[in-house]
Amino acid sequence: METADIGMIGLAVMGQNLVLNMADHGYTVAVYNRTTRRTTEFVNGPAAGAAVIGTETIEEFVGRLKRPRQVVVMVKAGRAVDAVLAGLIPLLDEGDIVIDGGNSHFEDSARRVKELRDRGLSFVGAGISGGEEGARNGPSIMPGGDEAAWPEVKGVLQSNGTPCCDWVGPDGSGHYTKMVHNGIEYGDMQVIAEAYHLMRVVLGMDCEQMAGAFRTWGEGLLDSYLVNITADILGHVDENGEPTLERILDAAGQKGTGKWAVISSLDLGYPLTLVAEAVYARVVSSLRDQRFEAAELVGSGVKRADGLGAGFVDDIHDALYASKIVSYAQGFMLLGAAASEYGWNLDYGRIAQLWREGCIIKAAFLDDITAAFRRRPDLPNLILDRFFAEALDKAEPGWRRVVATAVQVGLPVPAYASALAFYDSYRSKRLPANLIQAQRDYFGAHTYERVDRPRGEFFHTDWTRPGTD
Ligand code: 2AM
Repeated sequence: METADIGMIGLAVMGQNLVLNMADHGYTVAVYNRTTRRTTEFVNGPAAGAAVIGTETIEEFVGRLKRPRQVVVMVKAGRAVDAVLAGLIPLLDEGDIVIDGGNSHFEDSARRVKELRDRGLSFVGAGISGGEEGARNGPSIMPGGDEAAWPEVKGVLQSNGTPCCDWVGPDGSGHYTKMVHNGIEYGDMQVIAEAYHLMRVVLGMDCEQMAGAFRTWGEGLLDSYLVNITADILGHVDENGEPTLERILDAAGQKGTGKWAVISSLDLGYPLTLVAEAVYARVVSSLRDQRFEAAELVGSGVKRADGLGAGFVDDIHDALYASKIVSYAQGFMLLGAAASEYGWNLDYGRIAQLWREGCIIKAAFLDDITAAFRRRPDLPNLILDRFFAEALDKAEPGWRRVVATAVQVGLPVPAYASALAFYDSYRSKRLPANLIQAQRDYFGAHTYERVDRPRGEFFHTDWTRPGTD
């Protein structure tokens, strides 16, 4: 009866596509889903003729797996994963491996690694990106957790033939990396949305013209999945020949991994400002009724700017590119902060390669990031790499013109503006934080360090009495 190489629990879209992908690569896959109807429909539908074995109970499922068993769990993150594990773990034997391919929080994955290890089992928390298409044809997979399991699961996880799956590190580091990936994805989408908004409103371009601009950009420095699908979206027309995009309500949704990345950045004390702006931009967009009320009350002030020539499209390109560099610089800074906080030894160049293909943020640009970390593996920030420093320097004039113009005409560019603020802060030898320290010392006697004394010496002033220290 033990006939399947691997098992899949959870047959929503991602689970189904991963099963078909594994079956394509010569693996026999046993499948189980809480609701049996979904299993039956899958086995008789998309999986008909493939090496896929449907099972109706978790016992039957486990009984079908070759030992040591490998079980992939693709269910809703959170309590569903714990519910599945509670039913599964008692049926497993020492040496069996559970891979959670869902969007679990990294702290949950770290906990599960320990829980399974205590029972002689291995747990791998594997972030998987690429959506439906990626899952079917080769996703980006970021596995972390119990490293002893890696040689066992490497074959099937890397079987899509691309190098976009490699071991990330211990604990929840795989899911942490996926979370940062998702945050960066929010940022990439926002910087593209701002370009679209500027072209449409400030330059008055139509969808066809914008599609052309994005198409051209997709052949250059900005060559990426998201820029290319944006060109497709802008070029799409409905049955009346009207642009489909113009009919879509401008209120964005989210599922929460972008938010998790920002929360972690606050916990670790590292700036993830562009991603934070991207998350908040979605939130503000969703307050549509309030936006309408405010527009009625105080007016909606966006003006079309005259006198901006074709050069402004190039400026927008530069603003997008520079902001994207800042966003990735911040994302990798956060990975570095997490690595020191949790004791992970991460290979940042390799992480950039995991995102090179298969996933939503795939882009040619990631090779430049890998090259930067190959030049200096402990690079604290991409901005300190000569290639990116020069790229930012080159993009800076256009980037500033875009932010300044947007501010003048009243068009929000939160991602471009916050990226620029970060860039300007990060390379400042002097920031106004001396005043912050003085205020803290004034009202709370929090003390301060001095520019003319060694670090680590703390001073307090009685601010109400001049001439005292
Ligand atoms: P379902 O088809 O029975 O709803 C995405 O929601 C996937 O997660 C589906 O396969 C769904 O199973 C599964 N899922 C959600 N909550 C679950 C739970 N508590 N236990 C098991 N599977 C669950």
